[in-house]
Amino acid sequence: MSETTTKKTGRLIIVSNRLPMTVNMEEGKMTLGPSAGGLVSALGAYLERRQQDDTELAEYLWVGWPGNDIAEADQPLVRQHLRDEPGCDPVFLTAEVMDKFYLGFCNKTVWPLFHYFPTLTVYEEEMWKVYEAVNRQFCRVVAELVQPGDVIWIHDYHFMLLPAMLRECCPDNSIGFFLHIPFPAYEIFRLLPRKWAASLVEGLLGSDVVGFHTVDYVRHFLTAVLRLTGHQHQIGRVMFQGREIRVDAFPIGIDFEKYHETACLPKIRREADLIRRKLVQQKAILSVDRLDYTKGIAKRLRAYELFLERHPEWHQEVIMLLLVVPSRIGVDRYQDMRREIDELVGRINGRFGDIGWAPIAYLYKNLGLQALSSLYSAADVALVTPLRDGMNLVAKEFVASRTQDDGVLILSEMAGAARELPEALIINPNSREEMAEAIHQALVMPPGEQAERIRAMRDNVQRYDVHRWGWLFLHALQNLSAANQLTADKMLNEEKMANLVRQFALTNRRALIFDYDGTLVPLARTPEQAIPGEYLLRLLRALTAEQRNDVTIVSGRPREFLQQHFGDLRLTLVAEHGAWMKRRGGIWRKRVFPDNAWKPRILPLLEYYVERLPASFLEEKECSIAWHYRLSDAESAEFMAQELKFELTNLLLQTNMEVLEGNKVLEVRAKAANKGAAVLATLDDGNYGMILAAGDDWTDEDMFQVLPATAMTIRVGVRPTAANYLLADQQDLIALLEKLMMADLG
Ligand code: GDG
Repeated sequence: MSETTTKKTGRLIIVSNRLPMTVNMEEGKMTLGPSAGGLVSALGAYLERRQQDDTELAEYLWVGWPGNDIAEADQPLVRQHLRDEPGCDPVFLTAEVMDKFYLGFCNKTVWPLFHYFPTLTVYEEEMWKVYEAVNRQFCRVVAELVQPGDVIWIHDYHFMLLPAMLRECCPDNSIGFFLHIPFPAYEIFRLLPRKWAASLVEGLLGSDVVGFHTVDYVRHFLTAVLRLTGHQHQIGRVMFQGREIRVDAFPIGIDFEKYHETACLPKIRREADLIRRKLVQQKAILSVDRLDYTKGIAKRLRAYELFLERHPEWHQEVIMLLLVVPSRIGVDRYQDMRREIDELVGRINGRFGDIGWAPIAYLYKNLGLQALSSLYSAADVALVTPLRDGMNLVAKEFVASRTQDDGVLILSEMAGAARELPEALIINPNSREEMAEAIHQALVMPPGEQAERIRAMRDNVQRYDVHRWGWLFLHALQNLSAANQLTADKMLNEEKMANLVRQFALTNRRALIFDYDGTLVPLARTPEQAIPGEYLLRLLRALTAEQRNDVTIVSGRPREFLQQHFGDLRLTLVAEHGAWMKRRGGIWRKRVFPDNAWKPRILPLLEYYVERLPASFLEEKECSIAWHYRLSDAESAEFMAQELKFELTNLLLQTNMEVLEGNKVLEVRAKAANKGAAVLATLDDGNYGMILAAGDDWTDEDMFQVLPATAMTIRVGVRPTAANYLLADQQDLIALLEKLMMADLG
């Protein structure tokens, strides 16, 4: 899809905890200041440029908290002001709510846990309830604003329940979610009470696209989906509640041009020179972070201390410019950390410094972009060593600001950015030794090597900038919404069903073809448990009693099973995916004659997997063997199924057998045993005015594909399919059969 040819169809509604500006009210006077942090700086940059673009979403609206507890009396004024100019819609939250929501569940539960600090994680039901309530409040605000065609893009860990809530209120709008922090490995995520963990995962699955910074986070999330909902994914696509959801990595970038161009400004060059001159002959190591324990500031300082201890030759010749930006004031942990940093700086300066030289210059404040840019330009080395970081934009900003092809980046392997910047000196932030050594290596790195590394990194940061990130995410969202729309169009809704029934009533000869498991009966834990109930048998009897109907059951089940349950009905039966067939009133005939020499070769391998995977079992049929793993631990089963499939595929090369993957089952069967061919065989003696075929599984796709285009093919369970209609679940098919029966009864 090209950006310039698409029509403007709706608005982009951004939802994040903070609005890009913070509102202050003092004595009835309102002032606006910028909000700090990675999310706001990245998104703000993206939106700034987007406004000038001719993209398909005409305008944007930003919904979020205005940064302070605004008195009720002032709220109308603030709302009006923010709506008019910057296109923002404030959600007012009291200090008390923010305490439990933002400072509480967000920053005492999710933030520490997702950054692998389980010992700092607080689990409090009250905070969870407020988290739910605030998500609900945002849902109400967005639902009131949203119009058809609007695209909703939700940001970050504050709103993981919101996508599912919004899906209910505005099912037809595209909803995207992007997580700016890591999604942890399941062993960490499962520390959350199961109810919370499942709600968060299901909340996120309300989106059309769920985006993360790296493929590791994607993998972790997909594991959580599997473990908590039982849903597998197909190359990052999850089918959930009748919708396809794309889960993918969209590494966030920076506004490269802004940082690069700012660094090129004569004013910034002069300022950078001034800083360098002040540092007389000293090399500068830059450290910039929000005050946060995830950023590893204290460990970084200790590593610097070790470096000074081990390399006295650098005394007087190196300085660390330590910029710490105030953040989350009000959370105790952050105050403690500030104290710890103050003490460490004091200790290191006291231990190594003298009258003319302090090894650390420490600033605890927020700087403007230009001042920050001068620091990026003036520094020789950037020391970015978070203990865990979703991405880390500071690393990318430093790279973009290096206009002279020099400078060295030391980067923690725990930052998402490390995946994209392998030319940095990559360190483990838990190792003082590695960090101290890297500092030395950076300070002595020859200019040629510096240039080579920085150029490679800069190319990357330039190419995958924040605009590309936003564009890729929104295009993924729009493409997926289009795919989900196609699926929605196939749903056999009441109107379409009424048409179908009307047409059925008017038709003289009808072929009705049904798969068995998952179609006529619900899927059960074991095949033995899925037997037809009295009601289904009555329905089938009624349908078969009507002379105009030829009813066929096409199943993967062995013929003995079908014979036992349906042998006395006026039905055509197809067993083992077409290996056997019994025409109405006829006898069982074999259609496929597989070479059963394969069985002894395959059986030991399958039995070995039964041994390895608890609760898995074999179902042996005449022309096939199925390995079922529905009852087993989902994740181990998934892994072993792939392994077994690989082994079987190799073993069966150049035989007339094949291995097929079904719903929690792998089946080895004769290639010729195919429901498509069998179904055509059942039709060959009839001239039908209507063919209706329903199935729920991939094996049924074979019949959907071979039936004439005029056939009413129905897939039970919403999936991408060759069928022309979809039904949400098996009960809906029974309802359809009832309607067909009633149509004949008049
Ligand atoms: C979260 C994730 C992810 C810092 N000091 C000043 C200042 N900053 C700006 C930097 C940078 C941003 O703040 C910090 O971004 P980070 O990415 O480093 O970290 P978080 O705030 O924790 O961001 C993070 C990010 O979201 C985006 O998805 O990368 O992993 O934790 O842009 O420049 N800006 C100004 N003055 C300062 O003093 N103007």
